[in-house]
Amino acid sequence: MLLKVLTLLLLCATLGWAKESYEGYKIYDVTARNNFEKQLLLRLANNVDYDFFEMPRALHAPARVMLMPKDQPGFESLLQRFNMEYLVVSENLARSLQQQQGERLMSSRATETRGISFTAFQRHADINAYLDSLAKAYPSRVSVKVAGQSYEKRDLKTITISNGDGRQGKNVIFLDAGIHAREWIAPAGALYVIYQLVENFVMYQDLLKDYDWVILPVVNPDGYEYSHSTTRMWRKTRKPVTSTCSGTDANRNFDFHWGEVGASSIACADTYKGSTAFSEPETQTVRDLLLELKGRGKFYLTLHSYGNYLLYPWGYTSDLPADWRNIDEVAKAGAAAIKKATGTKYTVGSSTNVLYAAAGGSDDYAYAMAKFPISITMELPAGGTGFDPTPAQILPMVSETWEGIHAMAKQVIDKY
Ligand code: 0X9
Ligand code: ZN
Repeated sequence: MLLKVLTLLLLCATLGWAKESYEGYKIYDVTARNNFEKQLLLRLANNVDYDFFEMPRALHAPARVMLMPKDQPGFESLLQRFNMEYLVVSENLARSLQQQQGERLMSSRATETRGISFTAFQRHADINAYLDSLAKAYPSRVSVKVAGQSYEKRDLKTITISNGDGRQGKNVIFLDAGIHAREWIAPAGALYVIYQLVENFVMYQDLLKDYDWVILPVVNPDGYEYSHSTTRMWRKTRKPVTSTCSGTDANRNFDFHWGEVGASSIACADTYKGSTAFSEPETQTVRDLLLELKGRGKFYLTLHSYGNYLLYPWGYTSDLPADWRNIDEVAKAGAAAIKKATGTKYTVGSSTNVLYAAAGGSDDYAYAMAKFPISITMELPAGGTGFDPTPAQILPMVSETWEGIHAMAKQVIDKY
């Protein structure tokens, strides 16, 4: 009997059914003070077992990395050997996550509307149910469509929000979130935008007079659910690639300079580019939605976390597109609005120049191939150890984000 139980446990662990506990996992902030140290960190980032939440970028800006217990002694002695500056942000990620779970259970449901609250992260089925409930409650202004399905057959639902005047073919602002599974604050941010535009329609009617909004709040629901049920720090999609590794980085999978830089060919890596461009049903769906909007699509905004960035093309080269100033102006309007509202600072610039080069992103694709003149990736702030804002942080974070999105949308609407 004992043998049977042990075999079952072993099987679960091998097949990845056991929930990842993160017991003993540590999170470090490591700061490069010179180019040698930066190169050393970049070399370490190639190790598939080192999960860099924040990649090494500029000197004096800390990179954040999560390590399992077996890798910690070697890593720490390396840092000490080279006298590198580092800080242990979490001694044990399992404890940090448990603490937040506790807070979540205690948190109030005061901000709840139609079953959705901004004091907890929502599961994918609840997000889709929320969209449906809005379409039912506001049939003249809201419609929901199934734009595609994920690998595990979850519906990828878009919500289209209009002012109900019946005018067809308006310009469009397209917003998505949840390309990366573990960045939970991003779908929450998209939900808050939906909530404001639909439930607070009178206040924001200027944003809907000549524009419709199309929003896909969770691009990668399989990964999102997996990060809830099994592995909190999962980033990729879930389609198996080899017998041991699953998932493609959806933001390396778009067919524009695909795989040229900042994307891995190793199936187990977190930035795996996929077996081909658009190998994933989720990225195919975003592609089709974007191309369908060619001509009407004026503003593509994709929500990620974290790091407080407003990024624009190009992600595949340090060159800038000819009309980068137009995008820069919109992004700066967003950053200024957020600064004014809460004091939070955002860095504005091209992805390659202010973050790192990474080809195959949705932003480059929307701009280059679907001809959205304004295309921006918004990296929301960190919460908790990075990807895990506490329940009390969710509402302040998404409402601050909304201030920025509102200002950027206003700028686009006035100009295009
Ligand atoms: O690396 C990414 O995909 C984004 N950062 S994240 O930490 N959320 O993973 C940045 C993407 C910027 N855009 C392009 N490189 N095209
Ligand atoms: Zn991301």
